[in-house]
Amino acid sequence: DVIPVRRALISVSDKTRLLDLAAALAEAGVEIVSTGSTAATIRDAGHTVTDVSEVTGFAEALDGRVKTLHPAVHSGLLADLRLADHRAQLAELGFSAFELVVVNLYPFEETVASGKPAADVIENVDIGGPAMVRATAKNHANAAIVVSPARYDDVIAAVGAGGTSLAQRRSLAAEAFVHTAQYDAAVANWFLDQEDAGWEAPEPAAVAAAADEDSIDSVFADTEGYVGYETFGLREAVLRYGENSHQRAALFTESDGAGIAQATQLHGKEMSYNNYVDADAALRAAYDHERPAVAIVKHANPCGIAVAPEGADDAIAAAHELAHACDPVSAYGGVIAANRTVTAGMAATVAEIFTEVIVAPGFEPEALAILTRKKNVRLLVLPADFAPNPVELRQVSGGFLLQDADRSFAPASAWTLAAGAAADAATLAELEFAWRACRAVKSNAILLAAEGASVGVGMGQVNRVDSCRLAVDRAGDRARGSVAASDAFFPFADGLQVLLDAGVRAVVQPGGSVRDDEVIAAAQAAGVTMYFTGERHFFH
Ligand code: 93A
Repeated sequence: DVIPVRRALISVSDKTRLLDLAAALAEAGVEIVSTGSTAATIRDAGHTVTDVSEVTGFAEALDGRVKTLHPAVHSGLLADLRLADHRAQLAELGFSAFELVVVNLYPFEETVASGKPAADVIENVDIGGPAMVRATAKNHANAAIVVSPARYDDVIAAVGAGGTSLAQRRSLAAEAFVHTAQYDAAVANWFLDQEDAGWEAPEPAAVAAAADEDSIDSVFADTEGYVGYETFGLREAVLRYGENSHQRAALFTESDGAGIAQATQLHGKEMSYNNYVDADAALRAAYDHERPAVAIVKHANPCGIAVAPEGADDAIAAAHELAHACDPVSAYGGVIAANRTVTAGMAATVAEIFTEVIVAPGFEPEALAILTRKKNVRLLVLPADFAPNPVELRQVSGGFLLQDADRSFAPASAWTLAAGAAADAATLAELEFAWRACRAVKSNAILLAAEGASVGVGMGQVNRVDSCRLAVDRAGDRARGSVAASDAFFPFADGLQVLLDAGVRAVVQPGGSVRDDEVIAAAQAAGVTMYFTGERHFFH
């Protein structure tokens, strides 16, 4: 399986160590066929070279776009000399085989990095080079393909020792296909980038992002196994920065996704990394309800969730007012999600409140007219088939976690009464709303609700007592007579006691603590109704 090298084709943009190779080949009596400047370089060093135009019978055409793209070249690269038929055809055509092909490609990435105009970038998309590389790699049974000067020494040694081995040619072929694949990935990324709306007339922010774009490309492209890149492949946009201004960031989209990543921005400043995170958290909260619902999010946590009262005139506006009333202080600078078209009524209210983002399935024209007067508020329309992710992916060091989204929901009819009198239908509906709203709040989550709206939210605390205190504090007077939901069981009676002391009238929680007896006794003593759902809703 050793193939002696008699004829070599050399066409290289990167001339590193070219003359070492040429000298060794000439010394070994190998005929060198070469293209334009490669041939000139070798000839200038005093070696004999055949111009490829002599082989093809054609001069370079179309400003060099057609140099080696010719049957005389490609038949010589692709003929399988183990087959008598191929040998006969080659002879009949008057073509000769190459046993060694040395090619490296037009400097595409370097041209992009240099900031040259698009026309230059496009001229640097190599066509003939990859064709030769792939042809020879395919035909590795008969020829060796070299794409890197780092292999020249091995090849020179092999030529001197009588030829290349099959194992060597196979490994060179693998390297060659990796080389062309990476090259094409770089080309594809550049073309995708041209689709960015802001590209033709970049604003200062876009320019700043563009400067970072190459390094972001290299991080994501070079990090084999990087979860986002491998899984989703499509980079939608380079963001100005990540959670903080010193962090680079990009948005990747799932090709068949229909979520916040696919939303259409109608107005406002560029979406930021944190805007995406908060908008998604708000959608999680708003879209968990069938009735018209609004959620307001800050730092990925709801500071208000409400559904519209039955029979409300302008349902989504009513839901927004209730959600806002939950915690007006926190709602300042919030991200709002609505699960119905934003009406003029809702727009008029929101226009008075500093708001970062509004995301909804649509905006009434009049609502748009009102909101677009605010220069900065970002308005996003969801794709028509918007759907929360069925699975959730989270990165951990060295890997990632995948889980089903928290879709399962036990309705009131499936709960068991753990303490107090059975609730009437209205109270059960209140509890059901609280139980649903609570699962959009980061654990430990305690949510107090009244009339289909959160009135006090305790989120993200590392013990349940603090979440209870926070919820009660935020609710103020509204805690009395409200209903409460706890995303997981009360490990002790102390957290529940905070709610009971504040005058909560009914509680829903999963149950299942080893101290459930103490917890139930506390509710009984206060004469408060408590239901167990048998299912918890941690959210971290
Ligand atoms: O312009 S091409 O796409 N068309 C071709 O037919 C062709 N043949 C070789 N690019 C082509 N090449 C590339 O030219 C090679 O990949 C190599 O990078 C470069 C070497 O050209 P020169 O020897 O003229 O500098």
